[in-house]
Amino acid sequence: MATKPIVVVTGGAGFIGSHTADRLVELGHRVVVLDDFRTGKRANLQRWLEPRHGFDGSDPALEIVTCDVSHGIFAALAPLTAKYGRVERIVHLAAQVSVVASVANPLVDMAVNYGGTLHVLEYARAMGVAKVAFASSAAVYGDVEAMPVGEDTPTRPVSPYGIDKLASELALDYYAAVHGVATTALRFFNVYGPRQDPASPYSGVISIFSDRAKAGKPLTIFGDGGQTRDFVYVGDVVRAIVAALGDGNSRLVANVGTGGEISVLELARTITELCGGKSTISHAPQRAGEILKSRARVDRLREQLGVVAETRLVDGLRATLG
Ligand code: UD2
Repeated sequence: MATKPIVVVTGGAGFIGSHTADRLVELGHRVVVLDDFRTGKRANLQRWLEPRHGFDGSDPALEIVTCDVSHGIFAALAPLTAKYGRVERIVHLAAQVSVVASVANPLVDMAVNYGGTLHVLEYARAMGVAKVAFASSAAVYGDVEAMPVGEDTPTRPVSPYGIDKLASELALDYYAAVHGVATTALRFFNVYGPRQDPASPYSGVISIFSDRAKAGKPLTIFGDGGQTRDFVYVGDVVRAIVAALGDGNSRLVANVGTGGEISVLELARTITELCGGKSTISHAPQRAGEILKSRARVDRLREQLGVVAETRLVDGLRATLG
């Protein structure tokens, strides 16, 4: 009997990656997670590591290989392809995710993020992978005046992180055009939801505010709070990833956002209110390099991938607060 082909999720133990892996297993795929556990957590995938989640009591539906993608993925995948056959599709999410860290250490950032993408694409070319879906970022746009930001807006990244995401997109397009590897790049806006780690000062604002508001601690807004963001719930992002993993849409680049925006002040008030109003809100100086407005144009996401990010912020916040 033929075994199910493999879908690889790089960075699959992380925030977005583990939600993606969950969904792919639920859809009946054989999922292999590659993660170096620098920021990913095994606990995010715990539910699939129990024996009862095997396809037929023998093969597990999800397997994890500890692997730094920027060092190559051939060796990590070889034992699994020997067992189950080829890798059919790859979701490439593994990355150094902090913009601030990329500014502090651009060489590491470029090597990990751009290098990781090249290793994934080389594997896809050599092994005949049917589709690569890649996590790009709104950071490729840099500072843009006119909102919403469409995909045809000139890209002028203002961080090494934005540069390597853009370079990765170019590499995807090159591998598609010259080597026939089907690829789709998704430019994520501000993704939030359960499992986003609030531990670092540069963690997503919703994870920080939620963590603090639940404990009744004060929230700090950088600047006057008038800056806006397009916050998109991780469940909607996963739907975009699953759509991008399908056949077709090769060489597509698409924003992943809601098309709406909310100010950080309004966000802080909403989260405080959902947590019973105990937290106070204070202000600190605006962050250097802060973008004042961010809102995605989402026509392409809807028209090409058939996805509308429909989770209302208040519902997504409730799910995040748990
Ligand atoms: C997001 C992405 C980043 C990159 C960038 C591109 C996240 C976590 N980061 O950065 O990877 O794609 O967009 O433009 O999605 N804030 C506070 N108080 C806090 C923390 C944050 O006021 O305790 C403010 C912060 O100054 C900013 C907003 O909240 O105005 C969002 O901050 P963020 O760090 O969640 O994300 P952002 O937009 O800087």
